[in-house]
Amino acid sequence: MDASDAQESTEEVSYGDQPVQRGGGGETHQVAGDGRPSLTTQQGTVVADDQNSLRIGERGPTALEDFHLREKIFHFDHERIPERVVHARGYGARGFFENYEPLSDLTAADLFQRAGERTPAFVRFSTVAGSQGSGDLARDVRGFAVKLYTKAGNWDLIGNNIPVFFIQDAIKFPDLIHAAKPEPDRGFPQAQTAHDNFWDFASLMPEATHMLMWAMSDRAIPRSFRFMEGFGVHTFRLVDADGRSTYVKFHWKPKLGLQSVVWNEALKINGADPDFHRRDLWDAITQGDFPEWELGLQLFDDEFADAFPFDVLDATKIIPEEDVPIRIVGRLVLDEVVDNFFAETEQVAFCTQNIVPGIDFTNDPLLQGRNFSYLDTQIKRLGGPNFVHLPVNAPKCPFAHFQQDGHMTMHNPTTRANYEPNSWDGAEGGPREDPAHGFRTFPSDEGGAKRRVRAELFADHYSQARQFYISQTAVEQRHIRDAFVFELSKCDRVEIRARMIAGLRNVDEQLARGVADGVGLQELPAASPPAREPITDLAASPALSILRNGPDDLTGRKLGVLVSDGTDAAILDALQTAAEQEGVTVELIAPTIGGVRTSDGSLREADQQVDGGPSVLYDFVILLPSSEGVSTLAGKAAARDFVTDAHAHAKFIGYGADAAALLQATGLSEKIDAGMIEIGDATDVRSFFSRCGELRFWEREQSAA
Ligand code: HDE
Repeated sequence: MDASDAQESTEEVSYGDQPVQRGGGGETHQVAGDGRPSLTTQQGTVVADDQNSLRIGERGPTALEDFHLREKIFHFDHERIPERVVHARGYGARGFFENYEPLSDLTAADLFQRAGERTPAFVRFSTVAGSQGSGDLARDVRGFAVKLYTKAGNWDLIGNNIPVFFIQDAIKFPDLIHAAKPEPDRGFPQAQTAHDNFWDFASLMPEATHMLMWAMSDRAIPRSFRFMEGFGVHTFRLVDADGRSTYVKFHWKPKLGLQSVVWNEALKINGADPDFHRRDLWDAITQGDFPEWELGLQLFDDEFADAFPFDVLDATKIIPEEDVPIRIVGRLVLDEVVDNFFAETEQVAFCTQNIVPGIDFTNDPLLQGRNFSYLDTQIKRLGGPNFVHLPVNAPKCPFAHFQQDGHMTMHNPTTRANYEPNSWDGAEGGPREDPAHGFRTFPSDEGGAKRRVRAELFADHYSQARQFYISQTAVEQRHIRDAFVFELSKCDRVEIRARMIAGLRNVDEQLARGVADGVGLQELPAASPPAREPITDLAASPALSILRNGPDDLTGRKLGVLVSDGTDAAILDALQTAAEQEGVTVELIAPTIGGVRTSDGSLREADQQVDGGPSVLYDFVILLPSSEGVSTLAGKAAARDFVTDAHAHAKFIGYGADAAALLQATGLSEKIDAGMIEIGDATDVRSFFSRCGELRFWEREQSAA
């Protein structure tokens, strides 16, 4: 047989707008040419046929000799790496940190020395408990990990969107995560703490109480990454050029203000768009609305730490902003999406141990444990010690060392010497230590007996949990209660529910009673004995409330408009113009994705077909069907849910004159309230937007409660 026999005959056909070659067995071939490069193997050998494996006879066995088939399948078989043991689901983006003013009085860290200087950054947001494919709207802590490629080395500030943590000592981390993850015998539930094992553990660990208050608050269901804060959690040190140390807590403040969704909405978003948060980040960056946070520092000294009623090394405690104000020192802007998700977001390896001269650790026992864990886990996850050679992990400043070899090494020492001290001259000798510029650990005085102990003040488990609770608005307090009720109602064992409520009695009696009523507990259990008497007169801290720290305007929010053929074109145009002025994105939801013909005869493309565009995806909605289109919509369950959900989630709802049948079909025509605004002309459009400034019409939720 000669080579030409092996080449199957093909014919040229068109599939829609795509001309293709069709092979003898009907298979589709697209061939190189017209600016399309030739497909090759990994070795660079050009591939003639990527549709058929090499076989003996038309219906015969496949030849082992087919190196292209084997290479392709071998590589595919190895595409996955172990997902992160926690924070598996995440989304990353590139950007920069811009320093506002020199901070040399505080720190020698190079990135803080010059006003206006930009340091490249990579940020990965994540949930903690769920696996890589879990939904974005899990009730969970969000990771907020920042890698700063400074001129003096990489600094990783790996924080969360909640400023405290569940546990005080790293030795409990495996237990915490085992308890939160799917139960080991049955392998569920996925991405939720609403199950016996979690609450069994949590109710036996009173140190978790403060964090549980945050986790049951709407902080754990952010509207998007763009609308949440970030916290370094631990107390760190800043160290200046003279070796003076200042304690610091790091804060990221979102430019767009704080915003969360409500729980019933979160449950539905997970079904409608499990990628809600990553899509939001992608859309914002690709549309040029670059998300931004300001970096804030809480700075204090030993004198403050000694007088503070809690231990500053205890990661279950905050320092209220009202006690130590936040000094804003720069901004973080995310302005580039990744080129490839795996290469960057999946392979990025954050390590708490990555610090630079001018920054140092404290003895927070959680931080000390993390400093071991992150490096260790990256070696497992990325398959060897050379993960720093991956572009996303490599420093962008010069580096030189004698570490060499190992799996997948990309660069080895090129000098004659790969050890030191050595006597090779000049460049042959390689790098040497640099006492003038090198990292020096802050020489804190350490001493004491070597024991397994915890410091005395760590025993205060309830004071700040209470402070958090009393700092919330009534709406937020209700959401916290409802979240405890939801979660504990998923626990089968009554004694676990009761044990948790016994702990909550040390936080707030009314909260404990509300949760007990919510889970139908007949008798309120006795309060569990606190390890240390709680301080009950801490002042409320308004900074802890989401609703008190909402946005100044509507920038970055999303409006969904339900339309049909015949929708009033003038109102729609007025809406689009006003939305643009407000920085609000508008999406049209229509009976078909092809769009609608509005009253002026023009075709407006839809962004969502009504079944795939529920109102949970939007911050506010407007019902703008025409008189002829409204009955079709009213007959569709998805359109009715669009309206009832928006109403139930306390959203502002605008409605046109012809929406009456839809309101009637959903039983809402009798329940028009101040959060429902009739839109008849451009003036109404403006008053709709000014009403939306509050983001939700909470009175509606209040009256339904
Ligand atoms: Fe983590 N954590 N953690 N953690 N953590 C990881 O490292 C760990 C803790 C945080 O987007 C792991 O690369 C221990 C606090 C974020 O890639 C692992 C303890 C805070 C991310 C690990 C903690 C965090 C991680 C898993 C208790 C907030 C995602 C994969 C001492 C300040 C980073 C990985 C990313 C990831 C260990 C507690 C934040 C196993 C032992 C407190 C944002 O190393």
